[in-house]
Amino acid sequence: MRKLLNTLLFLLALSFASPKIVVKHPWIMEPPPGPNTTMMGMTVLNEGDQADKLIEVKTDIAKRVEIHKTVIENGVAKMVHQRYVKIPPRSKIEFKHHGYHIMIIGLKKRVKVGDKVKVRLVFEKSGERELEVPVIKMQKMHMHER
Ligand SMILES: [Cu+2]
Repeated sequence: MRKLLNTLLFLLALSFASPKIVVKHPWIMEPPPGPNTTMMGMTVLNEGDQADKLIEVKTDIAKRVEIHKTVIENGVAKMVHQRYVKIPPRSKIEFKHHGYHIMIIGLKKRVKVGDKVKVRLVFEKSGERELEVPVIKMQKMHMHER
């Protein structure tokens, strides 16, 4: 009986350890005329005590969404497709032009400043998060084309 109780307490303690994901300031860049691709950024916080992973990003406005990381190789910036992004406990990961970012590829319709786009983030442990992401003005940046 005592052993059973200890096991139960142990399982209870385990179930309290969990990630707590908070998504802040998401944005989608207004695409420049021409390319059918744009970029999304945001800040993802994990206020919990267990790691989580961003494993997928979905939206109906494009054919495909990829998670990228910009890396410098021999002095040249290039984007590398990521299968997931780990969000460690008590951490903050920035998705922005450099480093991690979300690539929205093959836009089915043009989005412009002021539009709100429904985007769903899929986390391994925390499940799906639906966002209403504002489209913002293109800032001065080099839109790496590949
Ligand atoms: Cu990219």
